[in-house]
Amino acid sequence: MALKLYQFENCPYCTKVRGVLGEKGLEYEKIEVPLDREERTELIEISGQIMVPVLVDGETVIADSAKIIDYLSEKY
Ligand SMILES: N[C@@H](CCC(=O)N[C@@H](CS)C(=O)NCC(=O)O)C(=O)O
Repeated sequence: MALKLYQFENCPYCTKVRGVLGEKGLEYEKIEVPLDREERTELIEISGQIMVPVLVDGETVIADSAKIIDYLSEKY
């Protein structure tokens, strides 16, 4: 699966991104990020920051829901 979404299930920004992924019928893997910031090693390694949502599409890594939605709108 190419698309991965690092997220919190209850984050409104993540919900917004999941909505767009759903509308577009895109398959993606959801990765629930630990609530403990010190445990977010994978997220930090990938994106260089601690916030969600983060979308990974192959080599492309995007943080921030608005940027992710712009990206999805342009690419898919
Ligand atoms: N401007 C960002 C805001 C994202 C945001 O505030 N995410 C929160 C969760 S809803 C977060 O990651 N907070 C860091 C934390 O809880 O440690 C976006 O639109 O994606």
